[in-house]
Amino acid sequence: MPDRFAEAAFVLVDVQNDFCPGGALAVPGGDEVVAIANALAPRFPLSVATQDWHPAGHASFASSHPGSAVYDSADVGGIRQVLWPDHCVQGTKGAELRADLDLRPYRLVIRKGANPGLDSYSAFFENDRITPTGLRGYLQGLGVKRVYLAGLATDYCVLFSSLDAARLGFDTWVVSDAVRAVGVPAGSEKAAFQVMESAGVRLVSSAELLRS
Ligand code: VGL
Ligand code: ZN
Repeated sequence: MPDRFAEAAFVLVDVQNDFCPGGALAVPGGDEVVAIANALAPRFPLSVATQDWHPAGHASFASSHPGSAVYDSADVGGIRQVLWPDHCVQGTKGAELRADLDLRPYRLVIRKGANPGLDSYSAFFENDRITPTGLRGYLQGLGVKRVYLAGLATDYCVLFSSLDAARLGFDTWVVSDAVRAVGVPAGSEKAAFQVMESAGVRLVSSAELLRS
């Protein structure tokens, strides 16, 4: 097996208080990815993290759509999507990366979702799939050819990040035990793994990665 870490980057998605148990949009077991990320990130020549970073009143919040409930779907910037509880509001405790996440290996933190009228699931593009976050240029500028994704949530931000990474031509892997799903709507986790697979995204366990 050639060196998995050569020309590779570790991309950790949205490991923030609001996506962990007790948070505003808690992902079951979300906190369990922290220890795995802490073990993996220092093994890579480059690690980056993303941070969901919404202004108050963001268009993805159910509270911004009178008459709508959390987990309803609605039109946000012309895109059909799920409406969320208020989460990851800029400057709040909920928006902070988890305190037990060892940030030392990370050279870049990309904040996304700051446009009040447009959501941004992917680490690479906002939900219009056109507006870039800058991560592509950063990674390609540093010669990255392969990305390993982990974090939250499998069925939203990890999914969209992995699809974009593959579409952009990165050799794209998801660390199977270092992701957790929102699970809304029912079946979304399984569906996410199927969509990843059909897009050429591959899975690897952290144990296998750490062995290489
Ligand atoms: C996410 C829903 C809303 C995620 C972010 O990080 O997967 N999900 N905002
Ligand atoms: Zn969000």
